[in-house]
Amino acid sequence: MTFETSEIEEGPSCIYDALHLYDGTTAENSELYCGDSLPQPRQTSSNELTIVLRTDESERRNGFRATYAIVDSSGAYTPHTHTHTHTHTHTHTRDA
Ligand SMILES: [Ca+2]
Repeated sequence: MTFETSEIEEGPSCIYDALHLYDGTTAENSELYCGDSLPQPRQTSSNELTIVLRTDESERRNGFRATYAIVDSSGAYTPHTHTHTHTHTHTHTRDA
């Protein structure tokens, strides 16, 4: 998964809004982002990546945009695009 933009309300220790990334589905090895810091590209150790966008009731920003690719057993990549904003506009595009 590659993050193209990330704009999330910033606060000390990301207490207001935060983007949590989990390799898999558990909180182990989770990473926390807020503000304009852009997560590094990553490849998960399994077929699961969990993204949690936590927001509070005030101060909205643009959210994040990321793309991901599925690597099948032959090593082929299939690209996808995912966009999520604080306004709960949810767009999921699956490229042919
Ligand atoms: Ca907020």
